[in-house]
Amino acid sequence: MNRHRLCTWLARASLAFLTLLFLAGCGQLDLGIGPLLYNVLVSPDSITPNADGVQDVTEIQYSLRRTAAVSIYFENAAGERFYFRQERRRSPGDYRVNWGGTVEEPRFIETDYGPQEILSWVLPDGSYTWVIEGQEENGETSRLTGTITLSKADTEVPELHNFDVVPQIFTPNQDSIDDYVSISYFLNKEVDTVSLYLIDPAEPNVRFYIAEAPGLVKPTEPGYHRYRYEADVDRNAEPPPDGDYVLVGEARDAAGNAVRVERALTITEGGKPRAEIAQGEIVWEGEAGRVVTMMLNDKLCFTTHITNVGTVPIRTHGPWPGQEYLFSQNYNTLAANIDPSWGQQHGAWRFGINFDTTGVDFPFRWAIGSQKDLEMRLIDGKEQWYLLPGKTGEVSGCIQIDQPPPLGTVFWGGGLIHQGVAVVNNDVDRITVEIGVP
Ligand SMILES: [Ca+2]
Ligand SMILES: [Ca+2]
Ligand SMILES: [Ca+2]
Repeated sequence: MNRHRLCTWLARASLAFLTLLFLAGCGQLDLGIGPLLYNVLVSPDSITPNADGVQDVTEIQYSLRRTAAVSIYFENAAGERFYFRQERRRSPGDYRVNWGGTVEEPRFIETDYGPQEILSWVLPDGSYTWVIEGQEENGETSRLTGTITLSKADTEVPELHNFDVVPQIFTPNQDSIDDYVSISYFLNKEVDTVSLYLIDPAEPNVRFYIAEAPGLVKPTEPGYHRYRYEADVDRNAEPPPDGDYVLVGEARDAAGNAVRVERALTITEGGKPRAEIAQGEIVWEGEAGRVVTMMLNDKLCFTTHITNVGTVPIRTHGPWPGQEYLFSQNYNTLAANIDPSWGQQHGAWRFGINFDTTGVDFPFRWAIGSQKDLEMRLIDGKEQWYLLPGKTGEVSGCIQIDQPPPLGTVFWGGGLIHQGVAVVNNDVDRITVEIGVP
C-alpha cells in the first residue's frame, strides 16, 4: 500500500469511528455497554386513580440496553407485591406506559351465584414502592425503585350480580320451543364497557358477540339488565354451530377494575328453518286449464308436497292431511269444536289454502305432512311433530263449498306459512274456481 492510499484509509476509518461515537453520545445508538436499565422515570409520583380526569395515571418510562424479561410491580408498606407487568420479553429500546393504579393478577372469588373472576383492580390508597426489574438472558437481574402515592382510589369492583342464563340448552330454530336464552344480571355501578360473548372451548379465540338489547337502561348503566339471545336466527343470520359453549360476561369500569363471569351454554339444532312447496306444485282435483268448475256443495280437493330444505327440523300441527273443511269453517272454528291444538301455534308450519277476498289469512290450514312423514317428540309432556331436514310430507284435503264465496272471489291458491313469522310461499299454483248454478 502506498502512503497516499494508507492516509485515505486511515481518514475514512477515523471518520467512521467518530460518527459512531457521535451517534452513541447523542443516544441514537447504544453500544449495549452499561447498565441494563436507564432513563427510568415514574412521573408524577402521586395519582388519584378514580377516572375523574385529574391525575388518574402516572407515566412509567425506561430504556433497555439489552433484551430482557421486564417486570413492573408495586409493593405496599407490608411488603405485599402487586404486578402490573410480569416477565414480559422486551428488546433493547425506549418504553413508555401509563399506569392508573391497576393490578393485573386475575383471581377467582366465590359468590352465592357462582364464581367470579376479577381480571384487574385498582390498589387502595397508600404509599407504594415501584420496582422496574429486568432479567437478562444470562440470568442477571437489575432493578430500579422509587415511591408513588395513591389517594382517592376507586377500588369498587364492578359486579354482574346474580348473573344467570336460562335455559342452559337451547334450540334456536324458530319453532317457538326453547328458541332463546335469557341472560340477566344486576350491575352494581356505572362501567365503561360490558360485553357478552360465546366462546367455543376448542377455539377460544373465536368470539360470538351478543348484541345489546334495546332496553330502557344502557348496558353500561347500573341496574337490572336482561338480554334475550336467539343466536341471531331472529336477525336472519346463521347461529354459531351446534355445540357446547362458554358464555362470558365482562364488565370494566373507567378506573380499571374489571370482572368476568362464565356459564355453560349449549346450542342444539340451531339454524334458520327452511321449507318449500315441492316444485311449487299443487294438484287440484278436476282442474282443466287452471280452472276448476263445480256446483255449490261440491268439494274443492288438492294434494301437494312440502320439503324441509334446511338443516333443522321444522314443527307442525293439525288439522292433519285428509281433514275436510266446510267453506263456512276455518282452522279456528275447528280448533274450538274438535281440537284446541289446531289454532295457530306460533313457530309451527302449516300448508294453507287461501282465496283472493280473504287477504292473507289462509283460513284453511293443514299439517305439512301426515304423522307417518313426521317425527314425534315429547317436549314438556306434549307431543310435538317435526318434519326432519331432507324429508317431504304429503298434504291433501278438501273444502266443501257449502255457501257461495263472497262476491268478487276469483282466484284460489296455496301457501306455506311459518306461523307468526312469515308466509314463506304465497299464491302458489293459483287457479280460478267457477261455481255454477244447478
Ligand atoms: Ca383522579
Ligand atoms: Ca327451538
Ligand atoms: Ca298444479
